[in-house]
Amino acid sequence: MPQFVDEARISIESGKGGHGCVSFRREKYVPRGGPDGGDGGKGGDVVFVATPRKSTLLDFKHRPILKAKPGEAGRGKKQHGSNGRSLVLEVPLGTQILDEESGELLYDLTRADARIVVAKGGRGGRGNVHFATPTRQTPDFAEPGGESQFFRIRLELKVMARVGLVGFPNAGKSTFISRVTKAHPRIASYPFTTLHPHLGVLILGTPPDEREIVIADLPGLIEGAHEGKGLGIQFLKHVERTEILLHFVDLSAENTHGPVEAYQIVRNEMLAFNPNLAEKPEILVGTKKDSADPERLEELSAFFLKEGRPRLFISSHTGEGLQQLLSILSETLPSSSPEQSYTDSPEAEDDRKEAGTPDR
Ligand SMILES: Nc1nc2c(ncn2[C@@H]2O[C@H](COP(=O)(O)OP(=O)(O)OP(=O)(O)O)[C@@H](O)[C@H]2O)c(=O)[nH]1
Ligand SMILES: [Mg+2]
Repeated sequence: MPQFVDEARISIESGKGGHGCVSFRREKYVPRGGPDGGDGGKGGDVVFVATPRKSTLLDFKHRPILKAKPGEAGRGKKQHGSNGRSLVLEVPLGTQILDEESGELLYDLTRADARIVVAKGGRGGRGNVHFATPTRQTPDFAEPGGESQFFRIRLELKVMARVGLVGFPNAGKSTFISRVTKAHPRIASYPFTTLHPHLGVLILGTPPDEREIVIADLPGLIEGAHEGKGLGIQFLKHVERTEILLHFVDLSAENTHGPVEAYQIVRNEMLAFNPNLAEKPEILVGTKKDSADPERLEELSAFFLKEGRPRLFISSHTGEGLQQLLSILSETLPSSSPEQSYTDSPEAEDDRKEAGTPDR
């Protein structure tokens, strides 16, 4: 299985512009003709493109410095130097680009095929052909190429899923995903089977009103995760964008914790990561109904009643309760995703158009 990398620190540098050329026409019997020094080429940009074909930032792990090509210098006979090739870097949807030093969010690539010029190539310098005037017919200077831009940035992936699936290890999260989507996450009877988020696509509703909803299966959380226990809580950044949390608690007898205690432990760990997660709508579900311990079933029933939540018990083995869960999910999720945030500056809009035809 390919390694999942959701953070990378890199340096990027655009290409310098090529220098303008100082040159004079050489013709027979004309010792010094008019200026004919051509312009330098534009330096290449460093462009980021979001693509659904990528799911990790692995590509960047071993490539700390990435550079676009410089523009070529202009030449005599008014020849333009060629433009430096832009460096186009593909990143998964949901990648954020942050300033390494300040941590400021610069861009958030949430739309497929969004293109952002992060480091702009230097301008090509103008050749001396541009600088002749009636009083200065032999300009012996040209413009230097524009400087490159250099940035240290951090890439951070926060997956694009509308639903996030959380709970203790072994609660049956991945089994559910494998049952209701086409994803095939690893399933096993030991904790921490899932080591990083997996995305699956749920089909909610019935034709012709079906809709596809991306759900993220997350690693399990245990008490003390915020202190680094188990797999820690860093992966919870992947639920920050979700609109709703599905919280699974195991009803079978094998667990050390009862369902309500397990629920509260996981909840506390989430709040330790980001208190805003408390605001997210949440659906609590008891799992493994087929092998439920009657006391635990009773305990969770009472909790549902007390909190005024729907009584939701599922078994991914027998299929019980799955349809009911999917309909509740469907009712809770607004039918269209709110416009995804896209933190571009106005210049970036222009840049994106420009980057649509990268210089070759
Ligand atoms: N009896 C029964 N067992 C289940 C059910 N769902 C899952 N299991 C079993 O529970 C164990 C854990 O299932 P997983 O789906 O891997 O659990 P998980 O929550 O993804 O676990 P982590 O990835 O470790 O966090 C496996 O042995 C599953 O076969 C169910 O509905 N009934
Ligand atoms: Mg799992």
